[in-house]
Amino acid sequence: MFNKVAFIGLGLIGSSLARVLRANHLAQTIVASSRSPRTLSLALDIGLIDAGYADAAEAVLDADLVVLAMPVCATQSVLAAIKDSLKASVIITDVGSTKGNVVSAAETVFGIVPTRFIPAHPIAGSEQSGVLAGKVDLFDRHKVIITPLPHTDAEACLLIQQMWQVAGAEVLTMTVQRHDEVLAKTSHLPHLLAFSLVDTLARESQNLDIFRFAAGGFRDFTRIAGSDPSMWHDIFLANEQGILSALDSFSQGVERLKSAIVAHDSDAILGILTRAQVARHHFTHMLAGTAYQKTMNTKNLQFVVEAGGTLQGNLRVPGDKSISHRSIMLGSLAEGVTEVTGFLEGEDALATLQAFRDMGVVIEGPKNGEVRIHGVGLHGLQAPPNALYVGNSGTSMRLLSGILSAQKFDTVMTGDASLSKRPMERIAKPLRQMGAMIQTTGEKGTPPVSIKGNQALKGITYDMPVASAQVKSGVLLAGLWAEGETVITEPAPTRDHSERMLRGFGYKVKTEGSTIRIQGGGKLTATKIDVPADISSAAFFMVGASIAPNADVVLEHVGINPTRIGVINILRAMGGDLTLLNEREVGGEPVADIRVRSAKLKGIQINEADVPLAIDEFPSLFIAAACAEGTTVLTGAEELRVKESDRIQVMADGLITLGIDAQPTPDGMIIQGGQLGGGKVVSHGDHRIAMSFAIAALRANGTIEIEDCANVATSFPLFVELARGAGLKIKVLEV
Ligand code: SPQ
Repeated sequence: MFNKVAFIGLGLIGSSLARVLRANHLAQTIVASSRSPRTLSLALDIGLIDAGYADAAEAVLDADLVVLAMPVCATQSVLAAIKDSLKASVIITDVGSTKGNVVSAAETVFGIVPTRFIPAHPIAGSEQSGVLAGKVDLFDRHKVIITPLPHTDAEACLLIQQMWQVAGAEVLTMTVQRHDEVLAKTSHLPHLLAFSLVDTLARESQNLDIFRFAAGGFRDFTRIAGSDPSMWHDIFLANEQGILSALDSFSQGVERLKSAIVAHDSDAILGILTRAQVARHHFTHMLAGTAYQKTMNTKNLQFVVEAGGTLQGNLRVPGDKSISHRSIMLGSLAEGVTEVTGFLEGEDALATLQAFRDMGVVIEGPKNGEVRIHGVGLHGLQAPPNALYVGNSGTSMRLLSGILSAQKFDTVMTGDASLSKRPMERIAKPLRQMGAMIQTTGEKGTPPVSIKGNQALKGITYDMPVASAQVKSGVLLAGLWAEGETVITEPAPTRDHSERMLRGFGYKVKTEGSTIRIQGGGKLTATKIDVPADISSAAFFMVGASIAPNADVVLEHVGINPTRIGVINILRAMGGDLTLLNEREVGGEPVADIRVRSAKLKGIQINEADVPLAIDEFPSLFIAAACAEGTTVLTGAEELRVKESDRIQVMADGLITLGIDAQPTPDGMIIQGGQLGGGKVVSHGDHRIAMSFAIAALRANGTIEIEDCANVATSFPLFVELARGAGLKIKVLEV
């Protein structure tokens, strides 16, 4: 790449980059200049450089790359010293943590910044310093920010990018100003606080005790105060503006917390702490553009499931996703504190939870399924600081559309790649009729969804063209703020959790046949919610136990709301052996333990009336059909094509790969029961497809590998552990 590279300064960063050049043979000759003769002699001893110079001007003679790796405040004097010794075609780059002052130093020395001057900043380092602390892998999987100017030479810029890529870094470009703003907040301010806290405590007369009893928190928080003082002295001065403005907003934050403590304002204190805790736990996830989940699994996952095995035992699957979403929404809009147990800690419900935190609601937890929501009332939501990101969750986006249409502030909602393809006009249209200003994107009316605040809504009478609980719920929720009555008629019964829960919060909702009525202008009163286990998650085990030999499972505390029991009806019609035990009602929702044993299934024509009642269970029911004797025919289920994936096509493709005769039709599928083989199938990031093919292995005669399974965490975070415990031979690979 280069004939001769000259380093000015050979500390941690400079010497690490020199090691990269050496190890990858990127330079024929590497030289350095340093104010420290010892640094040069150590570098020569370990073979890192071919020659060392006290005088920087001597070092840069004939160099085709000069790397400025000394403290940033020395940039101007170094450039002035080497200016006349540089060859015309030289590329100059630097590694400083501030960019504005480096660029203005170059401008002062050269008149205009040379076109082959490439300001760069590797975001790597440690509190160690010096030539011996350098490591060849210091930049591996770290970010390097390059801040080219409008007139920067593209070829030189590319070469510097390539050099950093060889070092294993991810290279990003930014403007000089943006770099300094961002780094002030993410790096310079934390260092300043760490130095300042340690110094403040060290000055106190009791400091010996303070340091003797310094526990983990103090140590963690102040680790970076062990960094090189002269380097940080320079950075603080070099990025004065950025740091002062970051410090101002930090001081305001500290002041808010201080006032809350002085006023014993528990809600305000908890609000700050819970928001910070979540942001801290989830920032890696937020960066990866996925929703919020404890394990922060941003890697792609593959399930490898060995053929055979059975399912046995008592199992409790996680909380109902639909009810979990609604508990956060209504709890936030209620007056008082709502306590939720059995909450689903999956990414979808957590995305809803985060959206309300972003709108100023204090939410404690979730911790072991327990959540406490400090409701703000129907008029207490605040404008979120950014677009609301709801990940993979259609329910969040469609129900929130109704709520946000009635707020005083503007909002934008975005989602992941799968959600960004799903239709949003179905909810936008009726909301517009109510007076909402809501906009979807592109010809197909997909996310992002933008909503203008301050619109007066009025009740409408709406005949839903599709049977959708999400559309019904979105319109009903908007109806809370609408003038007059909102009347919705559904073409077929869909899940009625919103209606039941609204009543649980003391709000009057009338249901007469297929028509639901709600009057605007009331209020919600906080309550307790016990979320039953999700029948949609239990369905995998219902099908698994039906198709596996010698299976016998009891699925505990499962919600058996009549609008959700299509899977039970269909499996029973196929000959499934399912018994409902201990039927009871919990918080307005019917619940039972469900015993499922192996059965000889037969193919059927699925009753269309069961379709909306089993809409999310068809991926697993298709597996049941593949294991049944004879033909199963599904019609009237075109909605499956607009879920997290096209569930008709994706399931048909997978079944065909596994040797089953599956024929997709526009609104369903025709499946001939047969012998499932092994093979590799793709879930297209759809949680329900991934779990369905996993349980298929119970009756397959070869291993099934399933690609793209990370999204199982959206609805069923511990699926693998629970299924393995029950007898499924499942392994997870990170790919
Ligand atoms: O939230 P999301 O992504 O739309 O989730 C799904 C699922 O499979 O988990 C659908 F893909 O469930 C929907 C369900 O299909 C959840 C839901 C609800 O909570 O109101 C209603 C159904 O959707 P729809 O479009 O029929 O209203």
